[in-house]
Amino acid sequence: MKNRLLLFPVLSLVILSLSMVTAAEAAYKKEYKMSVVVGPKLPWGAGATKFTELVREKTGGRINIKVYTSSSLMAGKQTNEFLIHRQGVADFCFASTINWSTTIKPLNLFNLPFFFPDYKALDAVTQGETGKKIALLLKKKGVTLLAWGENGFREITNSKHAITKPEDMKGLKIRVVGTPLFIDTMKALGANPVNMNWGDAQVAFQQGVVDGQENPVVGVEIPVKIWQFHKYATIWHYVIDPLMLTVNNKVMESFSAEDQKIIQEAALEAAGEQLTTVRKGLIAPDLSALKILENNGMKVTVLDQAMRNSFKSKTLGVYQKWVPKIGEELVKSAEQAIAAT
Ligand code: X2X
Repeated sequence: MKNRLLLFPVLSLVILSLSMVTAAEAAYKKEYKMSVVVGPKLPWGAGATKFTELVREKTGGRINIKVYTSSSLMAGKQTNEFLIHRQGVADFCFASTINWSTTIKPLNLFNLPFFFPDYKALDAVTQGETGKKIALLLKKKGVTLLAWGENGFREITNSKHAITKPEDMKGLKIRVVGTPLFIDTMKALGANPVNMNWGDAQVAFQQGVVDGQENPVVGVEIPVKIWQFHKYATIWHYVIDPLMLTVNNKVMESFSAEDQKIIQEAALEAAGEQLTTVRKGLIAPDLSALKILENNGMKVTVLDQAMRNSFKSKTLGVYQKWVPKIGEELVKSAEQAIAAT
């Protein structure tokens, strides 16, 4: 009798918790979409895959994310990525600040020419107060920044001649992403910039439609075997290209607290690993990545700080034009963080 009396509350509890599970799971999508601009074989694309694997494994398959590479969620137009992310077409992104900077002006901070001298400066900005300000700004626009990864310092390659001084840039037809600041910088240096999506750019290199391009060595230039098209590389660290691993706010809020924690941890692990990968071979004394370029027949020129300064002074007007658009306060906060390194 005693047992039977107990049975009813126990049974109703079981039924109640079962229906709660069903409700929670029903709120989860069968498949979440993650956008990446490049292909799966680049460290950037591989980092996205790693994140989805970690999430799938740690949630026991509750959260299943599919990576859509090569800008496929925005029909190749990489500068539309933030818009489709905010709309919820892409639930997650592993994104370059460059591609979002046309829609979110403060992200042009990372595009300022010759602004970040080294990795220490970048880390001080992303991991410090400035990084927090950027995360807050993104949150207000509808997306949550989970972790910073990296494409790398962007270095120029071309098929015409070695670049050691600003005059060497004169008249070179350089492919850049469709963002106004890059056009301004290339013009200030005397080059002839051409906007092109990444998918089209690779065809353009093959056909020799452009003389050169700028991208990170380990992140992009080695994986795409840039030596097939260009003989000259200049390591000038003119722009840094951090990556942001993000989730749409509403999607994040739809997850249980436990799953939110799993997502946050998986993002830090996958992006952290990806960042380590793309720095390998680029920091003295290990310059093995530059050796790979040389071993494939490229002439590699590494600029010292004095040489960099001559390029920097040529682009001073770009800095002056863009600081107000980025926000004086954000730029100052980054400058203070860099000065303290
Ligand atoms: O288009 C590029 O150059 C790339 C792949 O590096 C970016 O998406 C910024």
